[in-house]
Amino acid sequence: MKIKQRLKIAVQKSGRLNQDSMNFLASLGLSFISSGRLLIQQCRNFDIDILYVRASDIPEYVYRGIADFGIVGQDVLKEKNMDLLVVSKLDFGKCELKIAVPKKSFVKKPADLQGERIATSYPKLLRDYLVKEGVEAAIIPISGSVEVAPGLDLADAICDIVQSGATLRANNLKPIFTVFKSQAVLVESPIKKTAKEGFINKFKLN
Ligand code: PRT
Repeated sequence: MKIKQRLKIAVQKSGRLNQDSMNFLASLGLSFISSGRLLIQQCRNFDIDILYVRASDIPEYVYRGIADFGIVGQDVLKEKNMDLLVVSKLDFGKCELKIAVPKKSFVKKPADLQGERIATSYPKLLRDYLVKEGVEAAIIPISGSVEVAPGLDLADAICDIVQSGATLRANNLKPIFTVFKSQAVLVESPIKKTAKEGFINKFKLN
């Protein structure tokens, strides 16, 4: 007896990409029994399982073939240096990784960052940007609430995700340079499985 391969798709368990990711899957016609607690959920009408994991872990699940596909921000892929095949751009989760400084800062051009301290959760993308600009600055890696760093004198500038700009304004910061533009993408595992081609073709994903 031939055992059917079930495809697995990794999506963010909770956070900014969760709802849009679920809406995208629903738009393909996939139907799931809703439950906030299950970490693996079976699709009702296809041989597909959803894995609910942290967005930052999705590239690893997909790279290792634990998930066949994943929905993740391009910022996370680039920061993790994971060159996974992008099946399609999904047109949500749009944001920009920007360098921002206090409103009264003297910094006007990238060269003005020479010798400054920049706090970020994206040390790789920031390093790449500084190298490209020929600037030597101290990168201060922190994992969240980056916008408070200048006010606490932990840093002179920050490099963080900006969407509406409200968080920067609330912390008396202004965006000055764009490091990276991002949106959510559907990525594919490099591990071969015949059912994956069927999925891409059936739902016309590329
Ligand atoms: O815990 P887990 O690993 O699952 O995820 P997380 O909580 O670290 O990430 P989450 O849910 O915040 O973001 C997931 C993805 O959403 C990111 O990788 C981006 O691709 C995308 N995205 C889109 C954003 C934003 N918009 C966004 N505004 N990610 C973060 N923000 C934060 C930003 O860090 C800043 O603190 O929102 C704040 C700025 O928002 P504005 O609107 O005030 O500018």
